[in-house]
Amino acid sequence: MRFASWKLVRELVELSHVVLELTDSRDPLNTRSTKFEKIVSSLGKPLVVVINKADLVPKEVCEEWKEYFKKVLGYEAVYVSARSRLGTRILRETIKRVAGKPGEKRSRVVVSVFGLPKVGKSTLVNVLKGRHSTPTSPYPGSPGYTFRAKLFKIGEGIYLIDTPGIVPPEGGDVESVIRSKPIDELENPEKVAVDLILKVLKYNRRAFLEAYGVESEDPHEIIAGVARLRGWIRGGGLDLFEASKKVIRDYLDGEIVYYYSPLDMGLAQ
Ligand SMILES: Nc1nc2c(ncn2[C@@H]2O[C@H](COP(=O)(O)OP(=O)(O)OP(=O)(O)O)[C@@H](O)[C@H]2O)c(=O)[nH]1
Ligand SMILES: [Mg+2]
Repeated sequence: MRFASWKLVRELVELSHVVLELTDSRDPLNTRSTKFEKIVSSLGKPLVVVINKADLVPKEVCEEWKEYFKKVLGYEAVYVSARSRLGTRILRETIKRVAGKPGEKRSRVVVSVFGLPKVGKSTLVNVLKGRHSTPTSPYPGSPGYTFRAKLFKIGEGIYLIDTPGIVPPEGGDVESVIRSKPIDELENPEKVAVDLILKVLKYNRRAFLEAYGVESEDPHEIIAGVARLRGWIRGGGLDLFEASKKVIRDYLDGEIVYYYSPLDMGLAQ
């Protein structure tokens, strides 16, 4: 699996007129990259934070995140659901607005789309382009993931660049871990699944009841419940290894739902 190297990131940001950073609305804080944002700012390019997968989170919470990114961090921000094609009109208008003042003659506008792996960059590129032009994929490194930058014309003089995922922040949240390599290559999927479950439970105690019908708030019991549900047995016991990988896959698929608000975190005014 290949990420966008920081050298490539710099080169692409440099030739862009507008830079989009996609985040996952379930956890915008841990699916953004401050390292990336610093690069964009050091190159003096306008950044639009795009809070994607808004279909998974209540609208008011998306609004609160938008306000947080705008008022507290000073970025342009919009929320969209690339999968459900919601919010894309506002995104187009925002891109046009930040690309340059009317009257400022420019023969072309280049918009680049960045973000951690699996935040929905290629899905958004397809929506903005109006037809399925670039493959998407559900899990890190699964067939269809983006491994090189690609340029698309989306309108008269408007170009979009789809990019490979940027390197997730180090020592970060479990979010970085699950986006850092293919699920089959994780050293200890059980530990990763436990960390992920604990994080989700912190915000939605019913998440796994809703996703699997498993009535427990103990991560080990939840993983065992998933194995039991599927009838996954290994070595005379439940196959916790496969069940753990399923939890991670389902999370990336948007099957496990939770959210938190910047207001609850004391992050917004
Ligand atoms: N629920 C939901 N899922 C989405 C949305 N946008 C994308 N996805 C899903 O997220 C997964 C990843 O989508 P991609 O567009 O391949 O993500 P990417 O950022 O291009 O991934 P890489 O190229 O690997 O970095 C796919 O399963 C998409 O269907 C959305 O708005 N809502
Ligand atoms: Mg992609």
